[in-house]
Amino acid sequence: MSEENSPLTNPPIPGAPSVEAPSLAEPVEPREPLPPKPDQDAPETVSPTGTPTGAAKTVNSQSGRFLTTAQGTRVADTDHSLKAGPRGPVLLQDHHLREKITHFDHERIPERVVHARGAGAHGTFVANGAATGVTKAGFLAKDVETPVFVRFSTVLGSRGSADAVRDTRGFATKFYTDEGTYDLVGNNIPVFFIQDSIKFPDVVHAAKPHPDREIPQAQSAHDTFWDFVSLHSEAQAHTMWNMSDRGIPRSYRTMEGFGVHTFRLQNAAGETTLVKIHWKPKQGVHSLVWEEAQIINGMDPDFHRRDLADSIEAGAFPQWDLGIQTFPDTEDEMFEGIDLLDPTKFVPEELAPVQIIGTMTLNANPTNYFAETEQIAFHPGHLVPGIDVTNDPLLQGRLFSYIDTQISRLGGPNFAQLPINRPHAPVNDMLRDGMHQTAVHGGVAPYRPNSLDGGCPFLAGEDMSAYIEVPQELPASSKVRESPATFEDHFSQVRMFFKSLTPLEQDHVISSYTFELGKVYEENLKVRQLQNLANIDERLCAEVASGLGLTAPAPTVQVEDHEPSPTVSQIGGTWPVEGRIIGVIADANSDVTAVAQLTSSIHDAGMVPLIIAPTGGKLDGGMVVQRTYLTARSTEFDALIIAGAATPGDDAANSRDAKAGSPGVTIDPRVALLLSEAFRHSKAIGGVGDVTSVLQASAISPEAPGVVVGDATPVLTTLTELLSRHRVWDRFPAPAQ
Ligand code: HDE
Repeated sequence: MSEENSPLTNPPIPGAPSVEAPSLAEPVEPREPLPPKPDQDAPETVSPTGTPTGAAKTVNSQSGRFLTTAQGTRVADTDHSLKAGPRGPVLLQDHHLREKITHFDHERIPERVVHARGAGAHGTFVANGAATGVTKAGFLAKDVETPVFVRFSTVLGSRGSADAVRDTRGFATKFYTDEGTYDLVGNNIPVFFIQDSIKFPDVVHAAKPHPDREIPQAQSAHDTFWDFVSLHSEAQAHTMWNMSDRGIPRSYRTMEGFGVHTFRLQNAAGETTLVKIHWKPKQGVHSLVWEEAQIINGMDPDFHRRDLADSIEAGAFPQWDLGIQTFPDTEDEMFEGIDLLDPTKFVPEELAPVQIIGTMTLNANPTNYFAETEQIAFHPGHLVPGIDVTNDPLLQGRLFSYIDTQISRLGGPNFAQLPINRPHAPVNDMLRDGMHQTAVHGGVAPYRPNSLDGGCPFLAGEDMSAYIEVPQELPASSKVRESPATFEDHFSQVRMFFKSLTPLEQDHVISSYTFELGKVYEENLKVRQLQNLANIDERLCAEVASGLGLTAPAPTVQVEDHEPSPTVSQIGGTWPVEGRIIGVIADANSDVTAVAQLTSSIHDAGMVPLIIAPTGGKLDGGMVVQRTYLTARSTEFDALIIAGAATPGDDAANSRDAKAGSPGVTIDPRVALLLSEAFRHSKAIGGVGDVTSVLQASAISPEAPGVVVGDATPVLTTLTELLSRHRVWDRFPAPAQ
């Protein structure tokens, strides 16, 4: 085949200017493969005495220049199978073909039964020492730096589902400490659906797609979910958080994280403190709006995954402060009337402030999704000295579940040897053999006591960082299958949560319930859930009932009123704008000097400008177009600036459709859509120069809140100020109540 006709070579475009293009041909000079990252090394192979065995570390990345079989034999042809003649049958003896296809056939492992879809990143955690009074955990001592890997996830969807669904998000962190690995396996919502782990299969079966058609994917808006929820008043708390803006985070970077359960810390003097653990994002706590989320799931199902990876790659490293709420370790394990063992309750920050004990920075993307993000195995029982569990019955069940699920998901009991799971502390565990054993253990006596391996390994004492469970008195009791009476109030905190939100956030909650229940087919489920809502808040119930066209029932229980907790609201504060994305709409008629000034000022403010133009290529003045009218959608941008006349493009399709907006004004309909969506989603909109016709054609009043027109510098200043509040919430204020 001549080079001209080769499928690897693009045919020349008639009339196109000749440019120096990078070669599209396949390189012919072999190069060394990229070296593995340090964290991709296999575990050390150590003898039971802790001495390296001298066995080579398994090479689990690529080495050498040439393609080989799995046995290291160089391969000359990987494009043609061995056949009896060019038109003959394929020969069974072709080992390379069979090995290649067999390996491929087994490339997938079972996805996680929950939290299947996730995205991860490496980072570091630096403690500020504030926790040393309450815990002896070495990694929480002042200035200690610990490597971490975080995996964020949705709960319900399959591995290939969309990111911006309404769901809880997992927030799991592995701290590779010198005293062993500590996993903080939390969520972005501080309460859980159920109070006892024995109900976990029930809630998950109900929330997952229906077993007959396996729909809907990654959604709670369906009958089985609402069947379960409406039958479980204990599930109302978590469900309300899901129906709030917390269920649709703007980004993994703008989520809080919660340990959910109460944990028990122990300090060097042996004193114990009960704690709840929090991650506070330095980027602020922000959410999407529902229509935006739904559009994103079609336009960019990888929205959150992309956002995390892009920001890390751009050097805008996301950061979270780690904080604890502390409670005296009293016999009743209660605080201000809240049972600390009840995972459906949270403790308002107004009652117990969050004290910051360190900061995490995510600064490196995974090198290989499967090896790291998919194979990481968390376990709430991976604890270090100074941190212990409590008798929360949900946590107790989790302590069993995670190792069990890893055995089937990761194909055996040796998953701790996978590079991403490998502790950074020395391992000398007497665990032997099993599927996928990659360590070459020396010695003859993996048992204790022994005399043949010199008595090794030895047991450590408390003074040598041994993990010793906090001894706890157990109340005299008989074996029962029941919950304490203090677990019985299922409504008062849910009401308090609802009442603590701003009117606008309450509006979002009302719309979410109305949307979700509106997708339910069985009317009796809606009626039953309305009864739960009536017990939470009468207005909430009345508005949802009216949206569903049903009658609001009267409350059936007397619910106590608590002081509101304004800290649960996400609206009101101002936040850093770093990493926010501003779309700059420009075209051939734009004032390129103003566009250049704008983009450089946006960069200087730590934000990301993306130029949107009718076609790809460059604007006059050499500025690169990053998005075209075809590839841009409002959901990608936190704000938009119109810096061009935005006239229709030249192609026939554009001209045919270019009739948006008011009579007499034509702009490209995709620009009108871009602007009107951004406007509807309460995003700030700027205009540089005369943009009256563009705004008019997009049905946007220049007087509307959050629309700012003028010279580049003042427009950007106002836009930045608006962005620090996340959205222009006063554009569509909630109706007065
Ligand atoms: Fe999990 N959970 N869970 N969970 N969970 C899993 O473990 C389970 C619960 C959480 O990114 C599974 O490795 C039970 C609460 C996160 O890999 C499984 C119960 C919280 C992740 C499991 C709970 C969580 C999981 C599935 C009720 C917040 C993803 C795959 C008793 C505090 C971790 C896996 C990752 C994953 C069991 C409830 C957080 C099946 C039985 C409460 C973030 O073992």
